Amino acid sequence: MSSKIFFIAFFVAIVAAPALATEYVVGDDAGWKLNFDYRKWSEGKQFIVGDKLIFKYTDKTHNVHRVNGTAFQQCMPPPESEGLTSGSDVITLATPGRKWYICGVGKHCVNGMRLAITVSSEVQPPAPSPVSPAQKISPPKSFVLMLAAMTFFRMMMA
Ligand SMILES: *[C@@H]1O[C@H](CO)[C@@H](O)[C@H](O)[C@H]1NC(C)=O
Ligand SMILES: [Cu+2]
Repeated sequence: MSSKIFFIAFFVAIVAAPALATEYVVGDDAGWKLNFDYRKWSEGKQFIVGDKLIFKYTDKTHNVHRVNGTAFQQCMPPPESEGLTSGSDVITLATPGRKWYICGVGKHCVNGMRLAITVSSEVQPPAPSPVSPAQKISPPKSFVLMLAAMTFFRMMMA
C-alpha cells in the first residue's frame, strides 16, 4: 500500500469522525429544571469526547456550573459570575473523565438540579455478556472509518 493512500485515508477518518458526535439535550423534553432525576436520565447513555450537552431552561432563575466532585456532593457552586445563564447552554465534552454540573441557585442543586456523567475517549464495546461474545471484539469507530476509507481509495486508484 502506498503511503499516499494511507495519508488520504487517515485524513478522511479525522474529518469524518466528528460528524458522529452526539448532542444531548439534558433532561430531553423536560430540560434543566427542579425535581427531575438527572441520574436516571444519564443512565445507560454513553458520552464520548466531542459530544455536546445542551442545558435548556426558559426559567431564567436557573444557571449551569461545572464543578468538581466535592462541590457536586456538597452542592457548593463556584462564584455566580462563572455560571452559564443563556437558557440554552452548550457544553462540548472536550476531555475524557468524570464531569459534574449543578444549578447554583438557592437550593436547586439539592432539589435535583445536578448531573454527573463519565466521558469516554472512544466508543466502548457493550458490557460483556455471555450470550453475545461476538460483540466483545467490535473495533473502535475510528478504526472502522479508516478501514472503510482505505478500501474506498484503493478501489478508486485501482
Ligand atoms: C472544588 O470546588 C470548590 C468550589 O469551587 C473549591 O472550593 C475546592 O477547592 C475544589 N476542590 C478541589 C479538590 O479542587
Ligand atoms: Cu436552578
